[in-house]
Amino acid sequence: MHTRSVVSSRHALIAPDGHVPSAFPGWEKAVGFVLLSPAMGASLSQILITFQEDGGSAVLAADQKEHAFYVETGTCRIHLGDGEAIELGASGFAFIPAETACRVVGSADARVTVFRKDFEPLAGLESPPVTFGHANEVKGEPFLGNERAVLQTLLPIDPRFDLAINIFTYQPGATLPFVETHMMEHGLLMLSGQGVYRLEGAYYPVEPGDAIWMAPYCPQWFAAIGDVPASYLYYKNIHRMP
Ligand code: UGY
Ligand code: MN
Repeated sequence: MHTRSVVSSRHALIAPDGHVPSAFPGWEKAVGFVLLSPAMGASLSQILITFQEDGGSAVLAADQKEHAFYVETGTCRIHLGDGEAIELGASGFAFIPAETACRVVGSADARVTVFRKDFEPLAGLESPPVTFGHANEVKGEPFLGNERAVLQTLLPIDPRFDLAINIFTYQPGATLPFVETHMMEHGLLMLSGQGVYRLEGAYYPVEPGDAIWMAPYCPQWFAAIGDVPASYLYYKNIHRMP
């Protein structure tokens, strides 16, 4: 038997062939695949949520964990503690701050990724607001001047947020311009296309559905290959001093 999945102390690649669902209290007709979590050494969790045929519901408590959602397929509604609800379709995203509990109700075909982590408050700053939108409405910027590697920053650049959720899209043959080695951690989901990810000294072929964890200072590089653009969604911690 073979899998592309690898879990090491500073990085991980979790391929869909190894997914095993978790059931959580209060979840109805919804399962979570905890692809990344503190159990592997990460500071964040990255959970893929899927729903049963007639839809289902997943509860995410406000125990000082903030949540950022991205909908790959289908539709979902995020109910907030105050009765408000946010409707998201494919490529929709939402940020829910740590003090706000939420419940996600999804359609049968919904694939929803949630990044979940402890909020790092900063003295003198209010907590970040509930924020949502659609990736198609977020303008991409050429990464370090390269028109063939385009970065979309989904959440506002605002120091109240301690995280960024971005989508990086590369034309075939485009690459990260250098091997990055940085303090910030990443959780990543391959959305489309294919490529090769360098993590520390190893090179991994990657494809849609793959999740990657890069610990702080994990040297990282990506090259897109194949006939169609490669894109990935990723989390990054920002705006807080070490
Ligand atoms: O934002 C980033 O650090 C990004 N360039 N990293 C990555 O794509 N692995
Ligand atoms: Mn990086």
